[in-house]
Amino acid sequence: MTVSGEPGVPRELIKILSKASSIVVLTGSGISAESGVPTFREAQTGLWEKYDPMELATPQAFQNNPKLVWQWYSWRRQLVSQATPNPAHLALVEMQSLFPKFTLITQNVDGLHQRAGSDPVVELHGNILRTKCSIENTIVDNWLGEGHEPPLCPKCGGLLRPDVVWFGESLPEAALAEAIHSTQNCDLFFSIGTSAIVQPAASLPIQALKFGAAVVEINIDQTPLTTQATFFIRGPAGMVLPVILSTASITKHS
Ligand code: BJW
Repeated sequence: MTVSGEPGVPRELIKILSKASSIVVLTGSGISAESGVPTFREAQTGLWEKYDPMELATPQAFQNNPKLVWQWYSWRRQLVSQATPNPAHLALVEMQSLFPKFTLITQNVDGLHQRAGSDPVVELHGNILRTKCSIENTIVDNWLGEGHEPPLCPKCGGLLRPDVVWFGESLPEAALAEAIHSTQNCDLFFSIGTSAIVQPAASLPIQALKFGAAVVEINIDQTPLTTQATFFIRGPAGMVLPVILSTASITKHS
């Protein structure tokens, strides 16, 4: 079922919300768009316009040109540090308290869910604000400045890199296991602001359907998930989620 225009919550979804006890939410970069953080595939403006993000977010790109990749992330870290959580992030913080079990899984690396107050957050693709040694894979906190070159690991002298998951790399094992377990055991699954093409995250809503959950997709555009989702609500997450939150609050308190 597709709902678009002024956000309204379909009657069938209200019924499911009133009975649901276990909710899973998967977010993508679209949820941070209204905070002024460009989505992954739109991240390229100004100096970065000529680069393809799919090619920069790879271990090969870092190996071939560590300076370029480091500078790209420095630029994005700066964008993220200037951003603040928007009504969509804040609605999810409130929703967490309405359901006995609520798991927030994000593909985002911007830390905005945590800054909004969500806790815990299952981070599938790491966090741009953490830095790790590219050789030892250990988190390094005490690196200096946002220079043009990747800093060196104080222990082994290896290049430092952002603690994010690039194409071809494995996702953090515990985070992925938690995501799969909660997905297979939920009543209602939300896929919000993601193009639903990057694996393995893109297969989570499909798993949820297979295990009997209803899937709600919230996006300004259709994605490969749209035709399979139980409900597709077309609209910006910052408008749609507060409406879902107030509906859920009413059904839970009546
Ligand atoms: C709004 C909105 C508003 C806008 N409101 N909505 C099976 C088949 C084929 C390939 C593979 C496969 N399994 C694995 C692969 C390879 C690969 C992959 O999936 N490739 C695809 C391109 C097909 N996956 C991997 O390599 C993963 N590793 C892995 O599986 O390891 C084992 C393995 C390796 C190799 C082979 C087989 C197995 C790792 C994936 C890591 C992804 N990392 C990135 C970069 C993180 C760091 C960084 O940010 O720089 O994560 S890529 C990028 O994509 C980033 C995002 O988290 C992720 C998802 O993007 P997202 O968030 O959906 O953003 P967009 O821009 O695509 O979409 C935004 C959406 O928002 C749009 O739909 C808008 O309409 C919407 N929107 N404003 C609501 N206001």
